Amino acid sequence: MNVYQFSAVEASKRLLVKMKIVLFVCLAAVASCSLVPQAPDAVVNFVPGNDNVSGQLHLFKTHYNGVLLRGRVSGLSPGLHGFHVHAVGDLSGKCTAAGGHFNPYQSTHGSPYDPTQERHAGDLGNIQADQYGNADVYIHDLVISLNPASPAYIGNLAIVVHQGQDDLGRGGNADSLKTGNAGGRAGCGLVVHH
Ligand SMILES: *[C@@H]1O[C@H](CO)[C@@H](O)[C@H](O)[C@H]1NC(C)=O
Ligand SMILES: [Cu+2]
Ligand SMILES: [Zn+2]
Repeated sequence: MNVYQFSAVEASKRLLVKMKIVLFVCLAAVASCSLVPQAPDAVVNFVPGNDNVSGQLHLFKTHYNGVLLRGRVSGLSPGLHGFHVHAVGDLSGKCTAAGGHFNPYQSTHGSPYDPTQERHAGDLGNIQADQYGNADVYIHDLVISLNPASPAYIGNLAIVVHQGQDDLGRGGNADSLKTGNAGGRAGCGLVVHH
């Protein structure tokens, strides 16, 4: 090996070390970024009401006091099902003890999809079950809150999934502006905020 060959080998070894350091720094950056799953701020485990509902949601605090709800509800009939936060954290009596829709601002029932429409804070619209009765839930709501100081704080309240579709206040009768005519309570779960 002549001098020139030796220094070429040394240079390539040094380059390899530099590349390893760069790779390590890159991996450290990825691990600390938000693509990596984080622990949820709250969880909801569903229990049966009138239907044999099960499933779990993970809830995350987001910017502007919002809440991201993510997970799956099973044991439903195929189609749309009213989905609300109710005012009482009691699941007994096949979810009837959970009371009416969570309504800290004395509003009428409505839709979360139209920001110009009045709604109960607890009105989360509908979730859609497939032919097997499974509904994937991915809702980002900016009215309910996981901040205990907010009037719209949902910790220790119940989430109810209904047997029927919520008409979002557009049903043209008195109940439409109270319950959305979503029918019986298929299942429910408590918002457990750690
Ligand atoms: C209710 O659903 C659970 C979970 O899918 C299942 O294991 C159980 O057998 C069902 N019970 C009835 C009575 O259908
Ligand atoms: Cu409801
Ligand atoms: Zn409502």
